[in-house]
This record gives sequence, C-alpha cells and structure tokens, in this order.
Amino acid sequence: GVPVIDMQDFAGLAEKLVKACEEWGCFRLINHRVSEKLMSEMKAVTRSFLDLPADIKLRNVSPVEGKGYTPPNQASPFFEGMSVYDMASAGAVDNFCEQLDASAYQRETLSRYSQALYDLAQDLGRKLLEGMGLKGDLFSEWPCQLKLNKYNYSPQSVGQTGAVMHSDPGFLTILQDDEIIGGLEAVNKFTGELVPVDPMPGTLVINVGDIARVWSNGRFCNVKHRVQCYEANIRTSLALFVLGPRDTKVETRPELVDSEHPNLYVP
Ligand code: AKG
Repeated sequence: GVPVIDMQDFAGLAEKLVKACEEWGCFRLINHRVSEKLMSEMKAVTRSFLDLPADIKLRNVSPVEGKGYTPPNQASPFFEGMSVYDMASAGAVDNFCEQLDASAYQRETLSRYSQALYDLAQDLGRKLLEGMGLKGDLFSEWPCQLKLNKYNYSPQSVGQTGAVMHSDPGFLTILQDDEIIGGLEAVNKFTGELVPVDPMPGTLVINVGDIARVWSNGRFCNVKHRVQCYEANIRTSLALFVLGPRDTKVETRPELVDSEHPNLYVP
C-alpha cells in the first residue's frame, strides 16, 4: 500500500516526506496533530451541510468559477461537493456560513477545522522545503480551497466510479477520507497498478498535484487517483487543496535545476 508517515517520528521526517512525494505522490499521515474529535465533528458538520435541500446548497457560490456547489452531473452521478474557496482569507468561512444560514456550532467547527488544516499545510510546506535542502515558507499566502464531498451510493452504484481518474491540479491536497467507507485508489507509478488506499481512522491522506511536479522539476509524482464505489453507503470526505501561488504562475525552483537536471518545464 501507500507509505504511512508518522509526523511525531522527527528523525529524518523531512526526507521521508520528500521520498514519499517522489515515489508515490500519495501517503498517509499519522500523528499529524489535528485532533480526532475535531475531525469527526467536522465530518458530521459536512454531512449536515450536504444534507441541506438543493436550493440552499446552490447558494454556495464562489467568485471563482467552479469553486462553489457542484451538484451531481452526468459524468459523476453520485458525487456532489461544496467549497470554501480561499478558505484562510478574511471572511471566507463567514461568507460560506452566511450563504447557508449555518448555526454558530457549524461555523465554529468549520472555522477551527480550517485553521487546523491550514496550519498543517504550512508545516508540511516547510518540511518539504527542508527535505529538498531549501529554507523558508513554501505555501505562505497561497490560496487554499476546502471541499466537502459526498458520494450518494445506492446498491446499483457498487463497482461504479464515484470520482473519475485524475491528478489534482494544485500543489498538494490534504484529504480526510471517510474513516469507514473505502474506495480511494492511487496509481503506483512504477507498475501502473491501482492500489486501494484503505481507511485508517484519525489519519489524513496527502496527494501531490500537478503544480508540485513542475515546482520540483519533475521529482515529485502528481499521483493519479480515483474513487470507486465498494459498498452501498454514503461516503463523505474533505479535501484541502493547496492550490498555488496567488498572483504568479508556479516556476520550477531554480535550486533544483542544474546541468544534470535540466529544466523540464521551460515556461
Ligand atoms: C479529490 O477531491 O481530488 C478526490 O479525489 C476525492 C478523494 C476522496 O473523496 O477520497
């Protein structure tokens, strides 16, 4: 299966993260310091938002096209998602909550969860830089999108695809997959095989995206993955997409280019 990385195992942690980004682009994080209680509260809040009537869910609109409510469609008939775009920016969580008439409890839970995942993302950014022999903050000021996903499976869905094969377009994704209902599958880049990423309660999955591949001059693997329906049950997941630099295009990190490693992504 995919690598499991213990964030409290400090010895060589940065190097282990880099290796997992290179060899898989997909791995599980354990002991990541986001509390299990907050994760399960946020999962329930996600369910309550996605169980709202369709006309209310449609109020989840975003200034950026495609970053609001995604109703089920022909290509993904089981899937629907809501989004908090640029979730760490001032007012983003409040705006989302106002659109949906969220309760004080829902707002507070979403706000705490967003902060906890944002902090973890920043920490991962610093560790990845460290593992590459570089210094500083990688993701500071980068817009992030929090996506709340629901897969409405019925007995007829079993064996069908809930989310088609894709790689994530951003730098990396922190995914809270459903702790009971599996279905996430990642491609092993060496064999081309699809490997199930089985649930492990309380942990998080990292998926490396397209921008990370360019940034790393091809060292990081933008993992291809999909979600299959294994059983007739509702599946819920939450994805924090660390997208990319705010006002510029991502560029290959110059320190990672030399005569032995020519720039693969000349702009
Ligand atoms: C994505 O949001 O990019 C996914 O592939 C969702 C994965 C999941 O629901 O576990």
